[in-house]
Amino acid sequence: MAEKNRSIGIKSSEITPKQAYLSRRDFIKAAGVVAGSLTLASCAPASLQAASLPTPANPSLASKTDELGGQVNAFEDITGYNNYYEFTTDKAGVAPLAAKFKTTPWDVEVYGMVNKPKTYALEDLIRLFQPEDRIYRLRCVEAWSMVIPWQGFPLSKLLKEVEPNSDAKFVRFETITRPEEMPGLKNMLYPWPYQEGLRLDEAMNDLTLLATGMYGGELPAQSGGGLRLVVPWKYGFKSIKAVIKIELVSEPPATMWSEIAPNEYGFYSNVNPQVDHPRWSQASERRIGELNRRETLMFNGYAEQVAHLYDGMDLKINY
Ligand SMILES: Nc1nc2c(c(=O)[nH]1)N[C@H]1C(S)=C(S)[C@@H](COP(=O)(O)O)O[C@H]1N2
Ligand SMILES: [Mo]
Repeated sequence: MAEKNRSIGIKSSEITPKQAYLSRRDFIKAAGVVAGSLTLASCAPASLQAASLPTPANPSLASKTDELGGQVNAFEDITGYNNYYEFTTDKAGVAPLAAKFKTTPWDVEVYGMVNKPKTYALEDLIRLFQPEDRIYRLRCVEAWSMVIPWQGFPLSKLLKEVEPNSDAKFVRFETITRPEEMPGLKNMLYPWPYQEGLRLDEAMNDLTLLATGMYGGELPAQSGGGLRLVVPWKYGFKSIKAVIKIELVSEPPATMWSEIAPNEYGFYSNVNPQVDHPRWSQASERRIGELNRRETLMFNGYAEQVAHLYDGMDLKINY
């Protein structure tokens, strides 16, 4: 499909910064420049560069790959190119706006159809569940992807703690709203708060992670700190950031994107190269930092772990 057709539906205000951003990254890669800072050397004093370039807690993770051989993305890509509409719809604009967002202390309330509802402090979750390293692909519905080294624990561990009762069939997640710190909340086009949902068996799958850290350090605000859901076989918007509420419910919960455009964003939103978005193809994707497009894989390459969850379902209907 022609480039212009793939871009249909993305607001022009989003296209310009994205393309500018990508072309800069491509230039760095294509020129074979090892350190990105070299290209900045002529335009800023060293002290300013050091302050403005984010650094990962564990830079050696940059040399790792996911289980399919995909290179972990640069920390500056992961923390500089974000979808986080509570701040702004400008992907490069999220990081500066999120810089002052406080991610500690952080509490999450787990409640609803459970025997033991409880509000947990993030540090208690970390102590209880001992986050592990997980390198996951993130495939955005806009057809770009990244490889991200998370630290986190399976959501199933937390759900087992609160003991869902027999009426619990779905899980609803809700993002914090802090209007004074999140200027995007003024945009009334979106039905805040950001909400997402999973079926209980999807939530219990071992791949489903609650991320508490990234690149060996704390979870940056723009990446969804204090606590962020990561569901790697679904489009990126299911991986809800800054989670403060987790509710066990009996019916499929409303989700922000399916409220806005139910014909475009279904409850499942599994990555599926055979089911196109009504306005663009989902057959291929642009890996941030790479020049050539990649074929998109069924369930984002996690079919072995999750395809059984959808046995007998028509994924064209349950998109
Ligand atoms: N609360 C909240 N969560 C969110 C979003 C958002 O706007 N608000 N954007 C989603 C989308 S569309 C994507 S692709 C991923 C992007 O995650 P990243 O910025 O860490 O790459 O976050 C998802 N989670
Ligand atoms: Mo996305």
